[in-house]
Amino acid sequence: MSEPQPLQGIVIRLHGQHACVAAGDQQFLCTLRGRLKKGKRRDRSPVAVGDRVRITPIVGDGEPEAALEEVLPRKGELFRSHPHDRRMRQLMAVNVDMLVIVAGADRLSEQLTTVDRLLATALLQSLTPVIVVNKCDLVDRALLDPLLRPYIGMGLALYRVSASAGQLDGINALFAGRTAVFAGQSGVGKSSILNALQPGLKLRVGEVDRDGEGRHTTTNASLLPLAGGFVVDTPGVRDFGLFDIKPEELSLAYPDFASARQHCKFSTCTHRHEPHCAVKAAVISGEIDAGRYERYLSILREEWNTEQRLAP
Ligand SMILES: Nc1nc2c(ncn2[C@@H]2O[C@H](COP(=O)(O)OP(=O)(O)OP(=O)(O)O)[C@@H](O)[C@H]2O)c(=O)[nH]1
Ligand SMILES: [Mg+2]
Ligand SMILES: [Zn+2]
Repeated sequence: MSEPQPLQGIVIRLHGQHACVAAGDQQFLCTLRGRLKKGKRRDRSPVAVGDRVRITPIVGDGEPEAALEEVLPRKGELFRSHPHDRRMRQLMAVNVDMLVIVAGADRLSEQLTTVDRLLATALLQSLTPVIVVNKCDLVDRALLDPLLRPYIGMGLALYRVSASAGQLDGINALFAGRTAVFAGQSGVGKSSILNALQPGLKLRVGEVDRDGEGRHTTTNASLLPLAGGFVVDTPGVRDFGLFDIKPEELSLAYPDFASARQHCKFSTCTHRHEPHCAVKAAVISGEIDAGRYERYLSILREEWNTEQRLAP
């Protein structure tokens, strides 16, 4: 029998130490070659959803299996600091170019810090951000719009949708020719939106608790074909930790702070306690949204424990 030929494929899901790879019209359960397992030192897993890979099929009678030989160069990564070890990176998806930040209209105000973390991440990692507010069937638009005003002011793409009412505001036009990642807290309806866009996907959707919290129904990220491109559905996240940035770099990911920031006295200003801070002045004058600034401070506190470290 001839030796199996290597194939090129794409990682659509990870299962512990194994990767599910789509190649041609087949899916292979792949074991990583020994030298790959070590990976780059800062990543716990050397392979991520969305990776283009080279595999060698293993001849057998059961489900298609293969050895994963090589990870091809990447373009575009979404990562956060690893929840169990903040010095490590956790790759959420790779070869992506758009981050779709999903929030629930019914719990929008309490989700805005997560939205701001994801927005900063998209901008720091050179991904195009899109904000999608789902469950708009539950809340009056007049109540939502004041919360959304700063994002509209930044010129971000923002959609108000309802997956359950099938009102998707034309968001499928976003996906053609791109790879987008859906991210947001558990229960906001990420999988529901994808099901509504393409019913054949049949993604599992979950209940929400009485207080509206999701139950982490999606447990593994998975890559899916959608509307002429790809999307990655991810499990709900709340603490999307920023990886490898300094406190003074956070505001570089705040387009709404940009024009004031140039007038701060110190180029390393964190816009907290420093004298002659133009960002703080712009918050007081109402030019910068006070909620965005408060959440910026809370992210600084959570990431760097700034009460202790930066206080004068
Ligand atoms: N009222 C309303 N409920 C919705 C809408 N979209 C989704 N839901 C409900 O919200 C719940 C959670 O939906 P999921 O799609 O599982 O949420 P998810 O963001 O994928 O959650 P995780 O996988 O846990 O991260 C389900 O009970 C859905 O029926 C909507 O537009 N309106
Ligand atoms: Mg889900
Ligand atoms: Zn400042």
